[in-house]
Parts: sequence; structure tokens; C-alpha cells
Amino acid sequence: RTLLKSTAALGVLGGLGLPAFAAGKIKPGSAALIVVDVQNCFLEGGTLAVKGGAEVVPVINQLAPAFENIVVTQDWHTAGHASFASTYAGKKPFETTKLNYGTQVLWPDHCVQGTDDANVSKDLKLPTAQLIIRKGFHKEMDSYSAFEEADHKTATGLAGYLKARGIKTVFVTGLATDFCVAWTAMDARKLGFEVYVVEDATRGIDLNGSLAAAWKSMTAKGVKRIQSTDIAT
Ligand code: VGL
Ligand code: ZN
Repeated sequence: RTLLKSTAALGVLGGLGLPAFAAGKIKPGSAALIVVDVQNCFLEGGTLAVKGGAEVVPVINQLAPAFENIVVTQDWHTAGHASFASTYAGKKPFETTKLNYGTQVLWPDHCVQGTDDANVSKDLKLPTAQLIIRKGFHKEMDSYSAFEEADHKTATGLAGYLKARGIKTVFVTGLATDFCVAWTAMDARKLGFEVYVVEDATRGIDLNGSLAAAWKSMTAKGVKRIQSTDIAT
């Protein structure tokens, strides 16, 4: 059994000048599904709700049985976190500030550790998920990526986990396309993985054009954009 349909392999890879047979060789044992931040905070009614966020749940549930390895991520902030607008006098959500690692978008308070808002959606059905990566828990630093925090130095350990299990290809899904999904996908590329983002299994925040910008950056780094129907389930 292989994960990508051969028509998908041609469609996705043809335009990239890559060997069309490459995708046809992806075996479930060497691939992982990464489910990024499908948490109450990012769903309707949550503190940083992404439009249409809950629509990714049935798509991800439908993909899950095809995967032997599933990793879940969970945005997991302290109260008074450096990424919260409320931490700074005179700052409002969706403005930015400069922190010592670079520009930080300031968000409404969201995904605070131990709250129901921070819980992973109970509607997800991921029987083979074994690892939850919690990120953004250092009070002074954010972490959009599942692989490294915003200083681009502090590793979460996910790369080591995947490599130790012989995983070469990752399929990234979840929320939000233009922040945690995009940073996770691009870091995965940087770390040497083959990376597919399953577009209809994601939704974006789209702050000042960030969604189109994220797809442009991801594509430029060799991240492949596919649909859930391209995966053999
Ligand atoms: C995210 C903004 C702030 C995400 C997390 O999961 O994309 N976005 N924290
Ligand atoms: Zn966050």
C-alpha cells in the first residue's frame, strides 16, 4: 500500500520537475500525519477562532486510518505569555511588537495551559496518534513551529522522534495554515523531510494577506500543496 494516489503524484510533482514516481513510493511506515493545533481555542467559540476551523476535523478523521504514525501538536501558553497583546500596556490583538528573537504578532489570550480552551478537539479520531507536542509554553517566547521555537534554536525534539522512527515524509494538517501549519511545514523541509500540506485539512487566519504569503513561502521551500482526495485512504 502507498499513501499517495499515482494521479496525485503526477499532478503534484509534474510541475516541480521531480521524478513522478517519488510520491508513489511513500509507504505508511515511513510517513507521519501531523495534526497541528486542532484545539478548542482555534475552533468556533474559542479565544482565537479560525474561520471554518471545525471543518478540518472530519477531513483529518477521514485521513487518519491511512497513517501508522500521527503526531498531534498543542499550543500551550502560560498566562501572561509574550505572544498575548494583554501582556503589554497599550497593545491590541493583531498588532505586532519586537521581541529579542524578532517581530511577534500579538494575539488575544488563547490556549492557556490547563484550560478547556487549550484542549485538543474531542471530535478528533486519531487511533494511531502517540505523541503530543506542546509548544509555546516558555513565557518569554512563542513557538508556531512544532519543530523549533521562535528563537530558531530551541528544539522541541520532534525531528529526533520522527527520524528515530524512520519517517521521511510528513503530511501537515490543522490550524492555522498561515501560522503554525506553515512554520511546521517549512521547518520540516529545512530538517530534510519530504513535506505535503493537505490544503482542505487546514484553515487560515489570513491577517493582512498572510495566507497567500504563507503558500508562496511554503512553495518556494519545496513544500507540496495537495488535497485530501490525493491521499489513498
Ligand atoms: C497559532 C497564532 C497564535 C496557530 C498559534 O496555531 O497557527 N496562531 N498561536
Ligand atoms: Zn499561540
